[in-house]
Amino acid sequence: MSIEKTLILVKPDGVRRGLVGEVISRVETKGYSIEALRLLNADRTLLERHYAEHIGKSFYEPLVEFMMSGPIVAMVASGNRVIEGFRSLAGVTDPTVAAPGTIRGDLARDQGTTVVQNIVHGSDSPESAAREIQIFFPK
Ligand code: D4T
Repeated sequence: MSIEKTLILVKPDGVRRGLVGEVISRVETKGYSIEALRLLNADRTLLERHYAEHIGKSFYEPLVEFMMSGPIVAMVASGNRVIEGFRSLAGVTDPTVAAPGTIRGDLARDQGTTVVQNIVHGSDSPESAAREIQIFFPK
């Protein structure tokens, strides 16, 4: 067994709505450990690195504007299979169809905006986690 780490973001919609504690609680209640935590205002340069795979897509610019619209909380969580486990806790990208019981299914809905506002981000692979943790928590 290898203990993994993942990057979790509480996006501006989650911070604005006072859901930071709720997200942390779900991560901790599941049994994962919080290894690092910071509140920050992400700038364009940082977001270009984080969302590099989406540059050029129709939702990229609205996504960056949304992510700069208020503070975000970045954290590193650890535990066996935490990458898959947090994606499961978060639910699918579209909050309208995210399963009840998940963060997005319980706490988010379609706001009629170009960009999906879905409370949280979680790394999707060990490679993404290593890359994203380095962006938000440079040594
Ligand atoms: P993140 O990366 O925020 O955890 O979300 P997902 O892993 O679930 O989704 P993603 O990387 O495919 O998308 C990143 C971010 O862009 C928004 N988005 C995505 C959007 O507004 N419209 C779209 O069609 C897609 C695919 C939502 C999350």
